[in-house]
Amino acid sequence: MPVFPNATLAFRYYHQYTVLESIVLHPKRSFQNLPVMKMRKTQATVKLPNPDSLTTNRKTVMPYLKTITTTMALLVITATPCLAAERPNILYIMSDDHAAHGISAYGSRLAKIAPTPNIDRLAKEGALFTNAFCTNSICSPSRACVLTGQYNHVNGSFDLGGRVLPGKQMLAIEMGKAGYHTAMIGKWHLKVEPADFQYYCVLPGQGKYHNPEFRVRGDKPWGKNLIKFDGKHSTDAITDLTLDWLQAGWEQDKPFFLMHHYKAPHDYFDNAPRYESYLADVNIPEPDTLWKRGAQFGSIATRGADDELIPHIGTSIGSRNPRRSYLRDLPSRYPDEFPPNFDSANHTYEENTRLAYNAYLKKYLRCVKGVDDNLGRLFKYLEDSGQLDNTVIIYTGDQGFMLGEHDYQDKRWMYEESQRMPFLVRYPKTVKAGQRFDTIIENVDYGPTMLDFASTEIPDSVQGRSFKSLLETGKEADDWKQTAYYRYWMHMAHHDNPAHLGIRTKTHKLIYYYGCNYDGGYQTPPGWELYDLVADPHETRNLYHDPTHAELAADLKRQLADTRVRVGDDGTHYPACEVIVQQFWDYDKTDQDNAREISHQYLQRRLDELKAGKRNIQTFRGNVK
Ligand SMILES: [Ca+2]
Repeated sequence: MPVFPNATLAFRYYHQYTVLESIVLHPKRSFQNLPVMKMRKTQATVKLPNPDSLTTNRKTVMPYLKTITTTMALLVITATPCLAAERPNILYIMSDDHAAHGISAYGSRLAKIAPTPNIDRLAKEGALFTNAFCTNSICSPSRACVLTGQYNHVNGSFDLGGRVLPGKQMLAIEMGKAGYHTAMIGKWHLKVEPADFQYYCVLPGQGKYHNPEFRVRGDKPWGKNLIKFDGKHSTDAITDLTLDWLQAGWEQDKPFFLMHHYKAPHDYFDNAPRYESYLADVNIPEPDTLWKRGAQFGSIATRGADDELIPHIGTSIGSRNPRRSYLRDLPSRYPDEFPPNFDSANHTYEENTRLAYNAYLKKYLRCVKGVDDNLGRLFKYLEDSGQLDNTVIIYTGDQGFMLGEHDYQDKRWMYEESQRMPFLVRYPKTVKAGQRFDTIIENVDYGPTMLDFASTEIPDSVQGRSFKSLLETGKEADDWKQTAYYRYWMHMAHHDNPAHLGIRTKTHKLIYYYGCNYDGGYQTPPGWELYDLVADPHETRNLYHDPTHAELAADLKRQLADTRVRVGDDGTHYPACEVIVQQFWDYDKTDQDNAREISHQYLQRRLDELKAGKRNIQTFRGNVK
């Protein structure tokens, strides 16, 4: 494919080519639509493909194609929206690592200093969910859950290697079958081609914040057809792509299903230059748990025996974790956020932590600001084009994120800030404004809900359930689930989080750190944690070993076992891992003694790794004990 000066041209090139080809190859179907189509002048002159580059099959129709090409090369086809009036468009917006407490509608400590008015508008004019949860707080697995409506042990995307093969991209397939024009724009992160979408333009892997490249469909194999935006930030570029598709790509005789996915605010956070001064003079409010690790927080799984693993479990903001911390990583990346010639050796623990925390939050919130401003642009376009009220708009992030709570960074944890996803819906035709729901929904429920809005059937492969009736009636179904399931598999990878599973009810959370990888190896001490989220919303007191809560713990443990049955996580996927899950399930005196021993062994192992300079350790596969 030729190199285009900008993606607009590239997009129109592809779009027009596709339209023309479709008319030639399917003349009856396409010309049937022509009477309802309006023509307008394109904003750009484009070159059509060199006929020699086309396949033999296409060559047979080239004379015909060339003839109409001459008259139509300067035209973009738009159609009278007839079907669109019957069924809504569906715009699914997902940012990367945008935690609910980074959105002012959720009313966190950040709401005043870093408001997100455009995202908040969805809550004001629609519904906000306070108990929306991911089932595995990490990028690719969460995306796979949304796309398939299945938990990760069913869709096979257990970790960052996760992918959903063409032919299995359920949402795209079903929306296409239902007559929607389907498009996927922005961060994809599922490795293989998003081939089941009719149009796609996606970042390779994580993509770049500045001068991003995108993969599109083309003559070359998947991944080789690239368009590039020089001088643009990815959030701006992704919005431009979507606006361009809405203007010139969307076949308006069908409703659209568009997945619009930002890379921001994933780490390491690089905002557009225009936000560099945003929050520059502000001290970002800190969570109490950044400073106070109360004796009751966590368990032997996260603290080690007699607290010996506190430095080594969970990457830190300040210097707590010697392997990886923001204090270690951020001064060289963002020197402007630190004093001139900064050397952490010249500062106290408290000063260092505060500097790293502020650098972290400012860069993160600048990326969030870019997302919110761009959504303002997108919503305005929908409003001006008459599509805003005709479109179900969803906003979410692919999981939550720890913004310094418990001195943790990143996601992966089952703690509130990481497990919770923001989830907002606006569709004024049937969803009343200003609703706030505490119903437990999981990312596997999003797909079936969208299919329900599209008035199409939900396939049997889907494990999640539509909550459209809740949105429209305000009433939670009597037989709606009361537990969210959670499982993080990528044991101790990248951010030193032990593998764990658990359940979240509306009032409590039970976490079981079984502490081993897929093969039962690289063990960390198993332990259990139980939090009362009504009395202790910031999860500072683990009640698991408190005798007055023994009955509650036993009841939640039964519910956890039942929930595993409900979702089909029966341990057969990784049997050696399940042996350890079962071994420490009761957590009797012997198990607790064993956990102490494992803690000592793990400490030695980690100290040896650090001494040997091993900073990126393969932890989540292999059966070395
Ligand atoms: Ca993510």
